[in-house]
Amino acid sequence: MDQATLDQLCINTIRMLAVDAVEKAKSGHPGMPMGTAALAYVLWTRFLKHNPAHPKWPDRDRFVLSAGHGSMLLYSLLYLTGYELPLDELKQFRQWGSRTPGHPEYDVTPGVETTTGPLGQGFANGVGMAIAEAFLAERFNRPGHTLVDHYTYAIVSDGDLMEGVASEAASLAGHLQLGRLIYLYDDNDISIDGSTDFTFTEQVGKRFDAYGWHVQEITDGNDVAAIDAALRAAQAECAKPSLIIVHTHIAYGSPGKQDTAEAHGAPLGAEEVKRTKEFFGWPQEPTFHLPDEALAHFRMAVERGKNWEAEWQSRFASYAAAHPDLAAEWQRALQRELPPEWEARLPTFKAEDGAMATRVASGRVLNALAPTITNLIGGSADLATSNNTLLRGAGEFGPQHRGGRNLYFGVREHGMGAILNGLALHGGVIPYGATFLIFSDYMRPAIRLAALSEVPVIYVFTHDSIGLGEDGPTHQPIEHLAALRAMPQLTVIRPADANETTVAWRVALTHRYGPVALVLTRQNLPIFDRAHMAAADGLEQGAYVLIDAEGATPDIILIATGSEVALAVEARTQLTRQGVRARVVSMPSWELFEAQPQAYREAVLPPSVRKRLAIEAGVPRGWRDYVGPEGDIIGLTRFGASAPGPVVMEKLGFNVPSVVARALKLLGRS
Ligand SMILES: Cc1ncc(C[n+]2csc(CCOP(=O)(O)OP(=O)(O)O)c2C)c(N)n1
Repeated sequence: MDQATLDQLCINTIRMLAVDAVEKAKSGHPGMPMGTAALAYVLWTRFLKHNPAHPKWPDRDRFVLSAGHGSMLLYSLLYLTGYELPLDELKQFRQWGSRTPGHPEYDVTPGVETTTGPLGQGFANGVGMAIAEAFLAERFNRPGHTLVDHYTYAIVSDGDLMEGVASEAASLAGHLQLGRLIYLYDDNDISIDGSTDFTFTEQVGKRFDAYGWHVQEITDGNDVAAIDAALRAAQAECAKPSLIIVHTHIAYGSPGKQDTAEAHGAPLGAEEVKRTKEFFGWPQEPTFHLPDEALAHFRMAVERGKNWEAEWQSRFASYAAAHPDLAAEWQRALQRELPPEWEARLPTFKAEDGAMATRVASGRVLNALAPTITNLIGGSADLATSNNTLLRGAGEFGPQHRGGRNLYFGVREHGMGAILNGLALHGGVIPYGATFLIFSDYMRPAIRLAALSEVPVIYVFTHDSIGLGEDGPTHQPIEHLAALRAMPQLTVIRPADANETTVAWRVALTHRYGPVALVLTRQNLPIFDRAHMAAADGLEQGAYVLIDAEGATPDIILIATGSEVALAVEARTQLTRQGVRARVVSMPSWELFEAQPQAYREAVLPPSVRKRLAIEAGVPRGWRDYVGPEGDIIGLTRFGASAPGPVVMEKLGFNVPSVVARALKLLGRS
């Protein structure tokens, strides 16, 4: 069989696996894999450096299917190139318990590098992966010893490029000159509602050119030689990310559905499958037909991958001999382990130091740890000095300085969220990103994917309440704590003082699965005198008795988070004077508390103490679970206001007399 015939057979094998799997599932998207099979084939068999037997080999190229609705394209490629994904899994496409879910999910299918489906996210994930590659290459490669040397590829669609998150990430990628980022754009002029003539007529190439990308165009998406040449040219361009615009036909080869939106999101249908198989000269039966020559050709990836990795392993061995310390650091970074001495550097704060905002304490913790935890990298969406996230002396990551650890995301929260996911998914780095808590909304889709994928990203959300003051209601979070807590697998921590902030960072850095959001104040808070109160380590349990009622069982429990804990402590002092036995529980994290044994939870919140008052400058939603039917909640059911922070707090009920009055009312003593 000559090469051109073999190429065609392989490309059609990808197409037909997708067609048959979608048909069997009675659901899915056949059009995208049919249109992009040729570009995927060229990329996966001639360029992509990967080892199907070891999908997590660290120096593999990364591949992102940003157009996640075309998941059968990726599953076909993984199966055909010999990943641990048997054909039976393709026959179980989209079924309960299969490893072939509707959209690619990280950690469900071997070889899937990131969860995609929400359009635009994968595009931005790839940018994070390319940043990680550049950073690690600078950190670890030494003359004559190259440890990190790979590309990040993606297939992106019209929908991806319409999404704002992709624009944010593309703009940053161009600025950062990420030359090892190579994206193939499946330009088929079709989206779900029909032709992109209705919605998307801009000159994408010119836009990316303006972003500083290297742009190429291929008029025929089935032209193997042209795709090959464009990928080569993209690799040769080291100073710019590459976009290869490939004109394709959705559902290529389906006589009735090609170039129509009908090929999107629904099986072709039995009759159309028949006609498509006729078009390609494919046998009607059996379904999931696999030509031996095609399978054998794809499976050469197994041997190639084995050799690539073996060669890399021997390079690593000589690297380890020449640079044992760096090799140990590398191993640790990849395992996401922390250096042995790191905890000793965590600062503690004294009450005498005076009041301190938790954002300031956070900055101190970060800077205390940064010299030791050398793979801790991150930054802010243009608020670094407000978020206190700058790592002093650690340099800025930029086109000329790949070793810089301060990432400047610009005013691009959504892009930042998705890039952080890419950094974490790449591995080897511990990424954090920061903005005001209010703008967590701007990055929520990316936070959700971090949570769903259980990737360890750390968010630093400052200016966490109406207490931020003069910036007013546009900047004052109200529903944000509740909204973040509503998300499964996200750990939210709102520390009450500087020492709780230290412990919060300790939790965040050791939390390996799923993101952690640190919620911090703009305004100063007293540092509790731990000689007379419980240790801040209690934060690890999510809630703890900060200061108990004097004498016997408490009459009432005051439960608070963050800045409101100090209020609860003061209210307790006043209540004590009035003969009320009040316990103060600091509850920085619901999620950490829920993970404790029942006995612990009941020790902190004894069921017998039914008078409980929660105090938090946010919507009360959810607090009922902790205060119970006889409890009360001091929260906010309105937006804030523009005035100095203490005034807004005072006016909206966050003051000692109000708390005391509500407590007494609850006890029937008003
Ligand atoms: C953020 C987001 N919005 C909407 C969707 C639903 N959706 C799935 S695919 C798609 C558009 C498909 O068009 P295109 O990206 O060009 O893919 P093609 O039809 O060419 O495969 C849409 C709107 C989504 N997956 N993600």
